[in-house]
Amino acid sequence: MRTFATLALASLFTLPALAHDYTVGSLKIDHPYSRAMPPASPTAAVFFTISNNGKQADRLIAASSKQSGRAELHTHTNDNGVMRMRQVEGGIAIAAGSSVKLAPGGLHVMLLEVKQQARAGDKFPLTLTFERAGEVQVDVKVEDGGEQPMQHQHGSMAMPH
Ligand SMILES: [Cu+2]
Repeated sequence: MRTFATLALASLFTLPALAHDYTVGSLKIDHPYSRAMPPASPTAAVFFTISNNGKQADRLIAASSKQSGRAELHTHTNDNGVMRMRQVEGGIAIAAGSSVKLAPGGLHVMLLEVKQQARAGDKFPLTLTFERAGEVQVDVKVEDGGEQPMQHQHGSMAMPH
């Protein structure tokens, strides 16, 4: 019982170290992370939550990383039962006083032309560009894949994600 209590306490204290967030203007970017991909995979996805504490709407319009040749803003759509991902037109809007979650199966930053896949436990920099707040660089933490990567339809080509 005592050991259990000690462990529970220890994990409580490590929580703040796991969470990481960034602020730019009135935006907060919470816990940018990616999932480890097979070494030969040319793509990876990045997820985080954007909160807008300001009085004006903003928009995530671009992303870039030295980790990949290109980065695009993607979403998933259900096309007659087939999940497809496509580029978001006009960026990802964050209304004043609201937050938007980029998460598996939904919105994400897609890294394309990945030169070398990061491993679980690694981190790499990602630059996000907002229409109003400007640029911010965040560290993306690479987490264990855990589940099987989903197969996506990207145009006519299925690609693991
Ligand atoms: Cu994608």
